[in-house]
Amino acid sequence: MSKYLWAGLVALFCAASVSAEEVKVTDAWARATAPGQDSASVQMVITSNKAGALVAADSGFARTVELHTMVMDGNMMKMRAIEELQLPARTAVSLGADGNHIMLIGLKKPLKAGDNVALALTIKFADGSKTTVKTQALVRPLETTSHQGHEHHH
Ligand SMILES: [Cu+2]
Repeated sequence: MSKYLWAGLVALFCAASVSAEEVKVTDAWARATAPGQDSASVQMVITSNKAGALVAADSGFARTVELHTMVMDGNMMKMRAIEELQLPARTAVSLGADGNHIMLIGLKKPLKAGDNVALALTIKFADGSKTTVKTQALVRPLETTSHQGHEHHH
């Protein structure tokens, strides 16, 4: 086989592996903010093909973005920042349903229904490599309340 053909095959293989979706983010959303509210939680479903962890998030909409979980403190539910959120391979991890969420702190402007909040998620895989996944969280109207809203004390 000629050198050129080999090079072509290698290029083809690499292109295919790069375009494969390693991490899929779906159903990203946040609730519109109430007057004076300067932080907001974002919910989404993340599915990673490889075992890894969500280690950071960033957004132009907020000064700081943290990963949060809900913990019981006595009989009070409180939020606590976590270093990372485990993403087992090929498992849909739902942020929001179990108390884990992404927290926008120090909003630069209020979130209005219909806005799209751009987010960049940093995923670190078990082999040490990292990737950044860009997604957009749709802002839903404040009135569509679920029963799991929580108070924020920062
Ligand atoms: Cu929070």
